[in-house]
Amino acid sequence: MIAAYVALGSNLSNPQGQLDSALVALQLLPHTQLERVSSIYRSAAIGPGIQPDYLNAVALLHTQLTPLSLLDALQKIEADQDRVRDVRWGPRTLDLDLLLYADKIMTSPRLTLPHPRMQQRNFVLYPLREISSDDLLMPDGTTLYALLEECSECGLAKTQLHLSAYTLTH
Ligand code: ROI
Repeated sequence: MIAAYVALGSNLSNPQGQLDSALVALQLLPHTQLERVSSIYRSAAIGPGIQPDYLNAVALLHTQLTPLSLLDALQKIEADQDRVRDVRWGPRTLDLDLLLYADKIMTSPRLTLPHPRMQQRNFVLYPLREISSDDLLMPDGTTLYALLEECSECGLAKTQLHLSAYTLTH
């Protein structure tokens, strides 16, 4: 089984409900187990114009899917939840980003691993720490701890919100 970390984000159409539905869908993926889910964080939007705050979380999957099959599955979940890809970095109902797939490094037109912008995003790194550890190693040998040192928590707040889909089964 391969450990794969996925970031979840939403700032439209009932974000908490969007994350909940995404977790249900992640639990139904073939050849895959949903191992852990972080708390939900509220974060100021990165992107153009004035946008609502995001709700963000990170999940750990154990999977036998290949990186591209997993990407296909994540994009299908986004599409099922009415994700429309229009404005770059615009608001969205659901974003599922594959962050890490074991220690794989790859660059292809559809998928870059590790996720190329995860190092600058506090709404990814802080939830990731919650479900892994400071010692988590990036494929290039950098520790998560070192990335966190460089990444301010500014604009990020852990919420008390619960994802019912996940707590029901854990
Ligand atoms: N901003 C925040 N705070 N959280 C996100 O998940 C997020 N996702 C995005 C962009 C538009 C870059 N901004 C974001 O894709």
